[in-house]
Amino acid sequence: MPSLTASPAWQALARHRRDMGAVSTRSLFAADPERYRRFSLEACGIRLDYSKNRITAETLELLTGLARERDLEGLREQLFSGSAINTTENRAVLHTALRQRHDAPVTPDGGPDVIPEVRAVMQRLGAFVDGVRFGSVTGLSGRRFKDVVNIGIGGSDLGPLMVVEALRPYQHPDLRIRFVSNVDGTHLYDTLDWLDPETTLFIITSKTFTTEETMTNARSARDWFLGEGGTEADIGKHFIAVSANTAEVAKFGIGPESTFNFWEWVGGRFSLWSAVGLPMAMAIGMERFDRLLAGAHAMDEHFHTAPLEANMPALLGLLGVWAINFWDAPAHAVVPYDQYLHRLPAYLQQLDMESNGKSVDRDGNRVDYATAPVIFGEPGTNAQHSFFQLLHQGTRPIPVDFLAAAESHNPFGDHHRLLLANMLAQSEALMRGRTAGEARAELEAAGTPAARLDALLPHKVFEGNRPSNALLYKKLDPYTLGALIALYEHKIFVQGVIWNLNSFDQWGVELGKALARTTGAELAGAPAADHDSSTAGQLLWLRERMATES
Ligand code: G6Q
Repeated sequence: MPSLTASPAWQALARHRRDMGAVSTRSLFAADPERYRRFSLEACGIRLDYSKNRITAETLELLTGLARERDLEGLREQLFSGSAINTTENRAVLHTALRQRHDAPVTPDGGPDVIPEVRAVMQRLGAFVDGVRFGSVTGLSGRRFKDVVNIGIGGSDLGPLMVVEALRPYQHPDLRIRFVSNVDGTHLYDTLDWLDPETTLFIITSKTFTTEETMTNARSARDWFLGEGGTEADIGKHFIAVSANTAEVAKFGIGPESTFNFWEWVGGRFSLWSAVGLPMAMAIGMERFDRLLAGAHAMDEHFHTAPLEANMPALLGLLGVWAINFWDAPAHAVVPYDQYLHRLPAYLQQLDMESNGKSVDRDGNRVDYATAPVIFGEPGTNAQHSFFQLLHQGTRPIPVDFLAAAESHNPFGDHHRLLLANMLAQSEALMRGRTAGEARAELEAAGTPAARLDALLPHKVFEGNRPSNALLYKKLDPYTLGALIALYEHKIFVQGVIWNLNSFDQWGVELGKALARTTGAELAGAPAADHDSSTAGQLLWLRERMATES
């Protein structure tokens, strides 16, 4: 296969990009009243409108041509069939098996079928969740649990936290779900402050059960529990483990009866569908957890079977490639006009940037093209009063995903109409822009004096052509959320295939972790190693003051 940028499909796209430089999206809408119909589709309860991207039918043909040239369809097959496509860790990548509804066997890298084991863990998990939610499983004094605290970080935190927030309308009324992730003691301290040890259940979620932050928080939580009247014999009742490393779990003092397993073939950032979803299940109950899995499975089926031209994750991925590699978009904004999705941008930061934030391809070669964008976002309309200035008038195009529900969980006065009106207006403004002629006419109509008008005019012009996607759904329920998350997972997979990346490892997080062992010892008083003067200077400055305080 020729290198990506030298390939015929890439070269054709580069030529097409030059032609498109002269074509505004606004003129494309004017020329084709059918544009929305042509460039939108619906799957699994989600309506995707991508017509505000700077594309024509030819663009899509070239993009899907590129995808075929890079064998997206073949790699998609390998993903679903359990090939070890995470080559640097020699692992299959099977989060899709966790939500599979049918019984077709899934055999990671030709091994035994994993589906029976997945179902067995879920059944045990379901019984435990029901027990806590309905009050038959209790703490040391027989009182019902009131607080569930998940201790985990990264993939063992961001997904469950985002889902619990997103599905708050479905939450158990008497069970509060809290999350502690940061090794900053403030996070744990602030959480413990609210808790009664007799009615608190800790879930220690860690695939490896060796992650420094999680184990530090878990040990401190255990110390707090023992300090507040709990005994060693009560630990098993108040501390649950979710992990792929049962040996380390046992060392911590949690027995197999209080442990829920998952497997090496589940990547951390793709793990919310496994027992890692325990805090979610506690919040919304097993039936709704199951609906979340069903929504994700429906999106899996769509991604697996739909032709690329009508395949939502494939289209989103390819449109991202078009923006990043051919229009130099450095970032991608995620703006949910849905307050319950307020942690979605944070969740997608990890999912996207940890998966595709890489500069070496699957074969170990340095790439000569841009890869993952910087992902950022905030709920609308807040975002409009923050970074939208740059989206409208900054120097580089930054694609936006707008997300919105037709129906609010909280129909409160006129709020929802205003919310949706803003979402529609922002995507229209980004696409249309405002020409100098239009800006002049508006200023004249407002009676602006000529000298002031000339000075203001350049500031009032909006170039337009800013691409956006709309992801619309009826209501944010578990099924829709499951489909939405799976949509983004597969979008990222698609981009990883085009860029020839291994989207499933994360070696980039290792170096800092290793160096922290040295700096940690030095802060504790060990002689300073051979650092650059900046690191050495900061270390000394901090160490002197830390010492003064103690
Ligand atoms: C995700 C990453 C990473 C991981 C955390 C927590 O894909 O691997 O974010 O989830 O480092 O790891 P543990 O679950 O092993 O504690």
